[in-house]
Amino acid sequence: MIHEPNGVFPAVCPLDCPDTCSLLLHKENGKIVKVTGNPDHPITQGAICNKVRNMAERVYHPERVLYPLKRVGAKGEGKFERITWEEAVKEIADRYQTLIRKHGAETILPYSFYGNMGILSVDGMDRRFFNRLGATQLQQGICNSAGNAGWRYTMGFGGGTSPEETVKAKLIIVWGGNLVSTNMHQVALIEKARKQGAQLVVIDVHRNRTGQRADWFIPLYPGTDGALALGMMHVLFERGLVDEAFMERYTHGHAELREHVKQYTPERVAAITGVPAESIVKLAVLYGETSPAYIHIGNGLQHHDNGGMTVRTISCLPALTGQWIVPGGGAFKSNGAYGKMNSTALERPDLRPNPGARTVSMNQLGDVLLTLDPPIHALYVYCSNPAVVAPDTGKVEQGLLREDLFTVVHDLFLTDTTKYADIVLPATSSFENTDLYSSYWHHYIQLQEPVIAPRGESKSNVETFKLLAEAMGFEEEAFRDTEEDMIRQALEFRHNPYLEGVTLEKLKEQRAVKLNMEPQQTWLDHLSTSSQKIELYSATLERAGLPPLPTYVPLVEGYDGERRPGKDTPYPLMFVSPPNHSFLNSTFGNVEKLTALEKSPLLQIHPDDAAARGIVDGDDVTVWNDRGSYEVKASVTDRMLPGTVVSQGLWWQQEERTRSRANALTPDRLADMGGGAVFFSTAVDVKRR
Ligand SMILES: Nc1nc2c(c(=O)[nH]1)N[C@H]1C(S)=C(S)[C@@H](COP(=O)(O)OP(=O)(O)OC[C@H]3O[C@@H](n4cnc5c(=O)[nH]c(N)nc54)[C@H](O)[C@@H]3O)O[C@H]1N2
Ligand SMILES: Nc1nc2c(c(=O)[nH]1)N[C@H]1C(S)=C(S)[C@@H](COP(=O)(O)OP(=O)(O)OC[C@H]3O[C@@H](n4cnc5c(=O)[nH]c(N)nc54)[C@H](O)[C@@H]3O)O[C@H]1N2
Ligand code: SF4
Ligand SMILES: [Mo]
Repeated sequence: MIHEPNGVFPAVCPLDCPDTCSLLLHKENGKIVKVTGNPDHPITQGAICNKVRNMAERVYHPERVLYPLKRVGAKGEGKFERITWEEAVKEIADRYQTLIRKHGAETILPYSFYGNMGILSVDGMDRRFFNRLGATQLQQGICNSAGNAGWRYTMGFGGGTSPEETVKAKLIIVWGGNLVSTNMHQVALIEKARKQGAQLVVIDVHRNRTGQRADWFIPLYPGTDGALALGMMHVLFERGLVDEAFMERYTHGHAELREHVKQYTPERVAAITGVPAESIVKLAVLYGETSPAYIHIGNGLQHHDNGGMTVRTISCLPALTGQWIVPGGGAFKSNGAYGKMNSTALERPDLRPNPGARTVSMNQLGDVLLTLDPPIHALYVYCSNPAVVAPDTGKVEQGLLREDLFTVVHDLFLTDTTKYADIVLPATSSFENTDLYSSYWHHYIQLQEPVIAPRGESKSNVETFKLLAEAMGFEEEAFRDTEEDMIRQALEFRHNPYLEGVTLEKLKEQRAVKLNMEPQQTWLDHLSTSSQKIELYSATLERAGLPPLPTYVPLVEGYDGERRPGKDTPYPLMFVSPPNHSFLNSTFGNVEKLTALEKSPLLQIHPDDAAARGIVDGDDVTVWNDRGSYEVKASVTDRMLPGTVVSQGLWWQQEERTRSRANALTPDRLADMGGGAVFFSTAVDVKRR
């Protein structure tokens, strides 16, 4: 493919998006001129989002980093000179060797996330390198870890309803997700179900694009969803809308739960959530009486102090009504576990000389760099842009400015993070690589083979870590494996029966190969919780010092309906900063066609909150708290309840339109479970500028 100047070639969308679309790259004279959807993929069916239709703009962007760079100005200034790969690799290896001699290998910290979802790029050769090095380990809790942990306390296994099944549902509840922007093919399936009579209910803190389509949109105060789900349980038990036979056979602790939820009366829950008591009853009855009923749990509601418990609580609902055994019913949080690959073979933890090496949270990068003892002296960032995406970016920036910190950033662009780098390495785009992709939503594994040659001197993560391993003198075979060797190793995994039959040969032939979903038919009988049942009562949680039964726990920072704004918190408004439609986290924040669509960062503010501050639509306003400030334009709207303000999108600071970042305001506390990030548990105030 790489040597053919013209033609249409298969590809995979590499972005951190549940859809993992199958793509077609149209080449003319050796260049990709168009990106379209591949109609052969059974789920994504040839439709792709506007972002990735513009992917060629990103691949051929004039500002792509094409050569290794070395810092010449001060940290933060962003001044670099070109160097060779030999110089860059030698400098990194020399610095690492000196630091290891002086301080030990744990003074080196890798920082990465899923800027490219290719498993070889982010869970492959990179892990081998940092394991062999003995670096400090990174807990990657920035995205979905609180919710996933909460789900597993209830269900054991990290999978739920299959997308194909959801078209059968008659009631679909989208809870804390903006699927129109973040999971467009699930929306297509929902629309199919609606044509057959299904109702769509959206529960969110603001009427986002998905809420605007709903048959019923239910706004609530941030972080109060657990209380709403408990109020629904109260009504379901009280009115006998539960499936006793299902609970008896498949659940643990239903008698305790029945007693426990008596305290969550609709009136009390209304006071906490801001949802009227009649609506709570109506929602519970609708859920209890409609079958199949499907709940799609988004990522939004788990970016909170209580995010784990919230998802745990909601995931108990289908167990009360027995919806798990109704085709088209049940729930989804993540389907990542179905496609789990052989991570031991890929990451080679056995290469680590110090298996007990310390672990730090990626959500606390600022603190880690500023206060960890013994300190981090070297940071290696790839597939992530922490200066924009990590909580409390003011602190992150201070850490990155440390003169004695040696920072390497491997990226396609001079992101805000690279401004603090000592060495910048140029990364290939995923269309220049071989890699393997699974989806955390649908059940297809896909193969990417290079369609174009690496641009400039850019290199893939796999190649870069191989070079670094060689320079460090690592002699293990693992560092000589090819991409194809690694794919075979990843797929050979007898502990995951769903992966049976997925091979490199089949992938080369078919591109997208479906997991073997047969084991799913009996999964409820083999749950991996300690009782092997759905745990409405969890002794494991109790041992972890958390409430064993689903329980509403108020946010640390902020308020719910019971703690009125201003009384208990110094800042009266809750600030929610979810993704926007045209970026993918901070990716595309430098692609003009897409930034033009988003115009500039906005703050959606309720008319009551605006009037109280003398703010009118279009005003320049400052959002602030003790951590920092964010300068945005006000958009006065009643999409939220009073007391909540919303600003979508992770903008680059160096973009002309923005002088500040949403994450300057967000706290670096960890959620109740999974070490999750709590971006949306942020209290602020707003003033005119
Ligand atoms: N276009 C686009 N698509 C993306 C991304 C992107 O940046 N842009 N990012 C990708 C990634 S990494 C992820 S993790 C997913 C995330 O996508 P989703 O799962 O859709 O989650 P979010 O967009 O983070 O948040 C969804 C909604 O949660 C709401 N929310 C916040 N707090 C609460 C609460 O307490 N209760 C309730 N009920 N709702 C709340 C927000 O208002 C928002 O509308 O999307 C992926 N897809
Ligand atoms: N306020 C607020 N903050 C948030 C969120 C929110 O909703 N609100 N969402 C959070 C969530 S859910 C997530 S997942 C995180 C995401 O945060 P990140 O994972 O940091 O995602 P991106 O901002 O897309 O940055 C990915 C970077 O990887 C680079 N990259 C892409 N491919 C490759 C490659 O093959 N090799 C290398 N070396 N680099 C590559 C891209 O150019 C880009 O700069 O952000 C979190 N931050
Ligand atoms: S970002 Fe999501 S919807 Fe868009 S092409 Fe990629 S996988 Fe598909
Ligand atoms: Mo994410």
